[in-house]
Amino acid sequence: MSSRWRIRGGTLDLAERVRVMGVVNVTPDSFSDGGAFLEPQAAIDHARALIAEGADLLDFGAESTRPGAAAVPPAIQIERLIPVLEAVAGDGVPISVDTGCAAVAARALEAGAAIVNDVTALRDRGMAELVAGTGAGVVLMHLRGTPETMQDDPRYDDVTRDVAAWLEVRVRAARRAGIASEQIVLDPGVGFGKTAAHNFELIARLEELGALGLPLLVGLSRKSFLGRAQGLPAGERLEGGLAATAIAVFLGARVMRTHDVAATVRAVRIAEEIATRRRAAVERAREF
Ligand code: HH2
Repeated sequence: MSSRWRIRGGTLDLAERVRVMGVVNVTPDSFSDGGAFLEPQAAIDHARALIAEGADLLDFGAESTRPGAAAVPPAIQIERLIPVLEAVAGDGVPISVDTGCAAVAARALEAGAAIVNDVTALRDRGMAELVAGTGAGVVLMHLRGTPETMQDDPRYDDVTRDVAAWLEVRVRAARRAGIASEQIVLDPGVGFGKTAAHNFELIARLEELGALGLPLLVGLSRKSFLGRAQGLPAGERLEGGLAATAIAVFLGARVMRTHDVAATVRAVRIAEEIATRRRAAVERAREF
């Protein structure tokens, strides 16, 4: 498996340790923290607090992708993002921009971003060319439909196999557009066009997505499937999220996207210790 993630201006060795990506939503309406970091200074302060908590990467978004969310015009996304990215670009952690819009990604890369986190997996025609031309890292995420429609009765024959097959097609399209495999990280898209049962199933079978041969990023922090059974609001889903995080890391996730960086770093380090020993034990057993 390719474990070096080539991003703009460098590489991240994902074999060395699991990376924690902190989320900064510069939005009025994100599902768990909408409005908290819309002011540039609040977003900058939050970004720096996440770095102090141990974030290896930061992911900035200016458009909510929660179920039912409407698209935000590129000019508004740019206006929200650029002052924040410019301020944080020199702070020593790679910056990712969470957008499906090539015009927004282009401005963010100019302002210092190194990664495009595209929840539409290169749906915007200009995006593949931009990533190929700039050498940015890219996250290709599985999304069924659009955020506006994705939760309208999602169905799959077999969610894990369907997501794997879909991601494989998107990787082929990326490669055809001139994006190197080393630039790509894949994401099953927990919560994007999936029922709670689909989300649990995808995490339980994450190893099958590892067979695609590219590193995996998982974003599950505070999502509704973590609270549904117990009726917990977004602010009370941390423990469930950490349990799912530990299992995702055990089953091969190399980047965890989260709002709760300090707690996630702690959980990831323990899950990683156990996963490393598990892999070594499996290797030893194979040698006999
Ligand atoms: N989840 C969200 C947004 N972007 N990107 C990737 N690659 N994977 C994810 O799972 C993912 C993502 C949703 O979380 P958040 O950004 O907090 O919410 P909102 O979209 O409402 O801003």
